[in-house]
Amino acid sequence: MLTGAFNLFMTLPELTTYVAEQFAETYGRPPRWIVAAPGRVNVIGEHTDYNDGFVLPMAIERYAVMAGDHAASGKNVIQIRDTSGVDAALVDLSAPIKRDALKWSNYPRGVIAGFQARGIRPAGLDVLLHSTVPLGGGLSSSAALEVCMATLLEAATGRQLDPVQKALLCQQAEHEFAGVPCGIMDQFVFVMGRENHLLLLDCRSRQTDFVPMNDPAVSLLIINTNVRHELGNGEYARRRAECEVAAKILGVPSLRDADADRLEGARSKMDPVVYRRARHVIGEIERTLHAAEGIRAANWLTVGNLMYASHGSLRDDYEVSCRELDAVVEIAEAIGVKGGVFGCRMTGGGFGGCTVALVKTDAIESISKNIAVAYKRKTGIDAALFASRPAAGATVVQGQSLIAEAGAHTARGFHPRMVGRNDFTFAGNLLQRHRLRSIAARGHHYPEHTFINQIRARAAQPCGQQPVGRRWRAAALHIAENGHA
Ligand code: GAF
Repeated sequence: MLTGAFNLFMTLPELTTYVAEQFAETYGRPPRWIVAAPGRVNVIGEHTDYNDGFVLPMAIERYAVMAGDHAASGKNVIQIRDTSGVDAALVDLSAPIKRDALKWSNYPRGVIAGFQARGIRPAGLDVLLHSTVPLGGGLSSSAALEVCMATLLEAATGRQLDPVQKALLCQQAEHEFAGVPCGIMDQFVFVMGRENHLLLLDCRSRQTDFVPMNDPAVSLLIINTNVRHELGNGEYARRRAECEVAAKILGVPSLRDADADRLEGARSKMDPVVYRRARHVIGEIERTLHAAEGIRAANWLTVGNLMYASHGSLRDDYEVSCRELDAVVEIAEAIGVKGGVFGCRMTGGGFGGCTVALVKTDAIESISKNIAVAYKRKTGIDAALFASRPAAGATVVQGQSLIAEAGAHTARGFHPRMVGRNDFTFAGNLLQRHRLRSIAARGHHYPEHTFINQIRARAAQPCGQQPVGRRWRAAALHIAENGHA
């Protein structure tokens, strides 16, 4: 069994294989669907989403993965087991879904309730969850879980939600079932994230703008302080309420509509804490727009300085940092541009969790080593560091309907929905089936006809003229003949 550090660095196809195997070990049959939702890191634009401002996050190559099948018991219950061995969540679909004492289960519960409220009624499911998004790391493991659940329900019910509605349904789950009045950033980037792009999201109009982030010379390094962050303890809600008070005093619908001059003009009417909260938000919205411009222009020095300014403001005005996050930022600043660090800041809600650093790619190794050593010396804690390229949003990695659809469309050409998920997904699926067969050989049930035979049959059918169709067919034949991608 794969555990620990290696597991955290698995690619999505590797994770898919692993989760499929674990599902088969847990439930005694292969899964019907496998879906994944990434974690996120916010490059800049913190605590601006619930003020109608701008955010600039990206999805990262860490994932919550769910494998599922119809409930073998035939009961109207969704059971969700977790590979880490925490208690299973049992959601009875025949009774109204309520919050539960099992804290983690409230995220999927809220999502299932959201589907039901929209008239989409999933039947019983057996589900296995595995996540490499660090819990309490400020990389939004909770929203990843929500979006993962929603994606599985889409696959299982065959009802695809509109992406904005899907994100809002998941946000509502967080509000009502986890009790955190979060903004829309995390759920939006999980639904809409795009490979090699940051998402510049206008949280008022919900307009999305994708900012390319694909310069191989620079990378984003994520540093987990390993100090657990917790938003459910009231501090997050308090910040949100303070912002609302500030907007009221300023006479604007939200802090998005205020500027620094207006704030200064009203300073005497405000509690100093409320003033500082507003100063952070107003400044951060501006910094976010400048940073997006800086990234488009590959002006890394400017972007780095904006990140440091953001951190200072979150530390002093918004007061959501902590000693350990500050320690990482100070260490990064001391390494400086000469050592390969352009900028660094805390990311996410705060009170622990991760920082994100903009670094020169060729210096990642030395920077990581320096930060880890200095951080341990300063705090006595081991940090966890990893780089990530911007990843795609939530996806159905394996789904019966998708596979059937591909088969049906191979005869006529190629279905556009398969573009981008095709060759590698099929390669990954096939390898996974190989491994499942070896589990089957150890006594578990596995259907007679193998996936190889299915692929071979499909690949033998006439293929369309589109290059992607030809590519898929070539890949499928290669896999069928060689047993690997
Ligand atoms: C958390 C919330 F969920 C987001 O909506 C956002 O407010 C963030 O904190 C702070 O920028 O991740």
